[in-house]
Amino acid sequence: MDPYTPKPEHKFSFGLWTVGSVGRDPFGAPVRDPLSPVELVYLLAEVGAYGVNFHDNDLIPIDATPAEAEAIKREFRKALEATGIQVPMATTNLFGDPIFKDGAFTSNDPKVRAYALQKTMRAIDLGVEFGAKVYVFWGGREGTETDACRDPVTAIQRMREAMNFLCEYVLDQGYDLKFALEAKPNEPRGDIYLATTGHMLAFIETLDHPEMVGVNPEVAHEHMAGLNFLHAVAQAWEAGKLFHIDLNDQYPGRYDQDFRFGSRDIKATFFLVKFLEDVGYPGPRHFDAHAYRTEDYEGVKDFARGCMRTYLILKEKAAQWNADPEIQALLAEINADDGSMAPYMGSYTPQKASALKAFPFDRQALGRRGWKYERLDQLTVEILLGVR
Ligand code: GCO
Ligand code: MN
Ligand code: MN
Repeated sequence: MDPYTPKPEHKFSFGLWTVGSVGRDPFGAPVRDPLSPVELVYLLAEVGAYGVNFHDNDLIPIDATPAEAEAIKREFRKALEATGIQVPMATTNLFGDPIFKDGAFTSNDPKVRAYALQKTMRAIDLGVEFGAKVYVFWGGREGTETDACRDPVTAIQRMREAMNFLCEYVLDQGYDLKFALEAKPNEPRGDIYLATTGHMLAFIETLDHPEMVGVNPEVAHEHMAGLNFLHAVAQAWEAGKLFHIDLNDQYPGRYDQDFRFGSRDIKATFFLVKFLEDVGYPGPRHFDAHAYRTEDYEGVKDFARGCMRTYLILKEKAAQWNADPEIQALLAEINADDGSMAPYMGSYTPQKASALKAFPFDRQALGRRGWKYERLDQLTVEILLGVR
């Protein structure tokens, strides 16, 4: 059996909007005929995914009648049961309809803000109905082209009010559901509020129920800002806030590319997979990416299979890296600790402080040390290139 075959325990998920993307872009019309949610569930089952996620309107069109909605849900549930595909996460489309052109939770019109809450409560009910345990908030329209329109402090306060309201709603319903906030610096707005995962982590601590709210970092969104994605993920993990993750790839300084996982920066992707595996991240590995616009649906399957296969190959490379004797010897040397500094560091005491202030360091000798990171990185590259 191919060792890179995806299995349910790998928890690979895709949004209906990812494999269902028809390849529309700001300059070009759709290049693929739309598939129904049921067809997309079967496509995901065929390529070996474990889960499917959706925005409310990926499943149920915004103008569907209650009877139409019920029929769609029945068919979708049948497809899930027939394939064993799970729904680990759900979300709301708060960006597509013209009503949201000035934002949803941050709009200057209270009626728009109230509608956004109504739409989200209904979408939460829908997600929970299909078993979602994580609810993602991506505020694609929560931003500006000109700061003349609103005081950014007002925007943050409105976001907080919405999140607090929706947390109370979830508690009131008795739902087993956590929120994951997804940052993006720009696109489709000129600038989006709470632009990075770091902004989100700080914002969460100001909420009434911070324990219910974590983050959904996305590779592309931190790379668009020129940031190190692994560092954002690590900070979220260390804070107990990595509730979900959006995997894809992206060149910095470009439009939001949402490329196949690992298709651009293999080394960054490797260290990301290694991190998720080393710490035992238990959540879904969600690919929020799109096939190239050049592809038909066979190409979409190639894309989806490629995301999962690259993850599993890099997972194997991470195990190889961890077991490599030369790498381990280098790490041991780099991290050597003779214990001589322990009396001066750690939890503060006045005694440690005065002893440390008096300690005679050989600064020149310490500064002459070579850290061997060139060798360590080359070994990493050789593992990735398959010659080690
Ligand atoms: C994007 C975003 C979206 C969100 C999705 C779920 O850049 O378009 O990443 O794909 O992740 O809307 O909230
Ligand atoms: Mn994205
Ligand atoms: Mn995303």
